[in-house]
Amino acid sequence: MKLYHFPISPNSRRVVATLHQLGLDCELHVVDLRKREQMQAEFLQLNPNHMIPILEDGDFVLWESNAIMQYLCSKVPGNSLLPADAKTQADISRWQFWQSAHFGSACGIFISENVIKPAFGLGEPDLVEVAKGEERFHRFAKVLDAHLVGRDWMVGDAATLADFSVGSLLALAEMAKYPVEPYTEIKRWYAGIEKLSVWQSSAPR
Ligand SMILES: N[C@@H](CCC(=O)N[C@@H](CS)C(=O)NCC(=O)O)C(=O)O
Repeated sequence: MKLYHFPISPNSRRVVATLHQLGLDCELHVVDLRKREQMQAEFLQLNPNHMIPILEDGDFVLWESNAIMQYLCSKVPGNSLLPADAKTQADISRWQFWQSAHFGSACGIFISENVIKPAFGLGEPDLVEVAKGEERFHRFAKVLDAHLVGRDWMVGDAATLADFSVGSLLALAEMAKYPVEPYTEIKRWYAGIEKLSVWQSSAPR
């Protein structure tokens, strides 16, 4: 298998952590977004959305990080990241969809304004966008913070794909300046993720 990724991207990191946890062999290939390599014909053919991560498994090509994570889990029966029980799987999928549709789009505004713009020399953060990000971030962070009361992990009593999908966004909290300060449960939970060796080994370097 081959994974096309960009190490600092949360969408990539959650897949790399999944590979490490499952112990699967996979060649990692960096697509340098700073050089717009995702626009090259070779990658556009793999993902016409010009986005990473992309998994190649023989002639099967899969994009969308959460779909890739679930596919990787299907290769390792009995894994703890996506347990076989249907309700547990649905609960994990629920949080992965929530990350993709809601929390990720809130965090994405801060990543665009406070990480991508300075890194690409695209000017100052747009304060209207930042205000929109704050409104969205608080709306969804409140839901996550309340869910985490009394829990170490988002679903069940071990780390699952839900923790990797949502946690990968928290990895950029400081750099992207998310307004995460009031959310003590989110901070406590993410500190637990940071202690996992597979989380540490998936960190960008
Ligand atoms: N929903 C997608 C999002 C992927 C995504 O946003 N990738 C970004 C990097 S974090 C990208 O490749 N951007 C390049 C571009 O838009 O041209 C997933 O979960 O895989």
